[in-house]
Amino acid sequence: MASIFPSTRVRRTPFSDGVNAAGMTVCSVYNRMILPSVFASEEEDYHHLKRHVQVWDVACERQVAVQGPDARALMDLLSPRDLDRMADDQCFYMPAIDRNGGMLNDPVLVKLAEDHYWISVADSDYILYVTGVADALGLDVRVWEPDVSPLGVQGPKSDDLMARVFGDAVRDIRFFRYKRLPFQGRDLVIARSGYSKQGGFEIYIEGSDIGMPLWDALFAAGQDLNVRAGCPSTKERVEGGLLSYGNDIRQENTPFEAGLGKFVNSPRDYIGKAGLMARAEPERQIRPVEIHGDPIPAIDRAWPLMAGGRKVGQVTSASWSPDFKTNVSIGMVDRSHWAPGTTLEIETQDGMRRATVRETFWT
Ligand code: THG
Repeated sequence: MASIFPSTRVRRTPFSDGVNAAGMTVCSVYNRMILPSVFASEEEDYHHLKRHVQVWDVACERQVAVQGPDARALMDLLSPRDLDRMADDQCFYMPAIDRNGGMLNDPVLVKLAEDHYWISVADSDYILYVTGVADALGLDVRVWEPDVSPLGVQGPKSDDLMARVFGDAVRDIRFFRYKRLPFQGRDLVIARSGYSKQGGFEIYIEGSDIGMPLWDALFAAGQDLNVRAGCPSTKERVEGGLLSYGNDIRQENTPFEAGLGKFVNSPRDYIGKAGLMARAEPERQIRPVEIHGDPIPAIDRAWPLMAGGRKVGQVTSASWSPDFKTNVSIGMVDRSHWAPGTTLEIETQDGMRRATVRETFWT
């Protein structure tokens, strides 16, 4: 495949110098920003993530900042998740929906203050929707993209590495909570979260200028912990069932289809509530799907799931799992065929395979 044509439209990140020095091999574009891959081999990288600690340039998880007297009112209109249950130091995985209950994004919401939030968005232009709602209603709120870039620190040795740079206070941060801790005179939001199931943190770098100093500090502190530059691992995140917007879910899907029904609990009249409730009994839903046989090719299009010559779903993320020694995948499967144990045919670009719907992901 060709490489990315240099342009200012596809944005660099505050960590691009570090990533390039570490040897970026391939990359994707996410929120009009480079999402670099830094592995020598996907399989080797996967084992390293599960044993050691990695630093990830996930600056492309851009923030939509919402601040002002009406910030909470705006968030209440946007969130199917009950924000009364959100502590002042908490992050919420939040299905973002349109008027029909269709998913526009699946961000992590960070509550900085009652009147100040970051919506840490997946790959869609959710800022336009948030701005539209605020403007249409004339709310007293500012909506913008701040100079804030998440840096992931993921893997079982994350606590040890982070404690060396930020002190032992990081060890007390609970899952999806954050603390503000100083680095070079700047307070940074550090949350225990991240796009892997191996444990770890996300540091929200506020001010691109300290991106590389922090990058360098983490690598200097972690030599003997075998720290490495890394990136989200498809193998690991599919095993763990972490969804990817644009791949596994899109605007045609509801949070119920996405398996995110437990995050639909706001008592308020948020935008799309009626449309969403009318679709509360999904006709299809996200399922773990095992694909039998040898390692599959890289998935570059949705793979139809077939039963008796009829399409009953599709797989949108899939990879060989070295630990489970099978092909793991995320499918959207029709109700008629979503029961665990159901055997299906799957149409990869390299031919047909046998597949089985599973009860749980591979964790
Ligand atoms: N971190 C931050 N922003 C992000 C992502 C992230 N924005 C884009 C993208 N990732 C959003 N998608 C997800 C998907 C899954 C999770 C987080 C963001 C996730 N889910 C956990 C799970 O499903 O097990 C926990 C959910 C919960 O209990 O609240 O972590 O990774 N900053």
